[in-house]
Amino acid sequence: MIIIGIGANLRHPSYGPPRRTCGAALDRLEQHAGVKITMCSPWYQSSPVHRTPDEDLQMQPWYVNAAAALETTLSPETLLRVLQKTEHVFDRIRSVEDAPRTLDLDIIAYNDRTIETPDLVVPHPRLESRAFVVFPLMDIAPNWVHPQTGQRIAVLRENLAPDQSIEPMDPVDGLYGTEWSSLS
Ligand code: PH2
Ligand code: MG
Ligand code: MG
Repeated sequence: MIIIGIGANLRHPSYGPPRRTCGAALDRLEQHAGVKITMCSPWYQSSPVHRTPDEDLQMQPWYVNAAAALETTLSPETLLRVLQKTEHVFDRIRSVEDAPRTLDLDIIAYNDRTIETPDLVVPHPRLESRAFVVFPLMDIAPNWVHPQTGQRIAVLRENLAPDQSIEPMDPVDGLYGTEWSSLS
């Protein structure tokens, strides 16, 4: 399976709240001739996780997160470029690592491929420590197995550190369970 992670924790000036922006971004991605979104998980709200103990980073808003399964004719490298272009279109500003953002699209897994280039590491190197990836991945692919470690997603979920706050959001009836509708 090809899985992407979707996240946002800043309001977009035109698309509005993070989940609505994420819905609009998935809508745009689906318009790409080489991409078909086959599944999207329920949405979660989660406390920001960051790699450096910086007080400013701790003050950022909670994230909304989901995972989606794709079928694509694009190579991992081309898919990465399409995701980065989409982030750019939705005004993602790259500053410091783990800075708040209007949109984040990450390749979590690309079938059983292992990729380690300066631009792209797949499976996502931090996936197993992050509740905001493991929870939605378990929703859409309960039998998923990590291609490098052989661990099942249910085991990854059991092994998560208990210090991450994550809550399911109430679903809404726009595209992909978001506030975004192509008519809006
Ligand atoms: N993304 C990050 C850093 N921290 N925390 C949560 N809860 N959700 C995210 O999507 C997230 C994060 C960098 O991509
Ligand atoms: Mg990310
Ligand atoms: Mg990213």
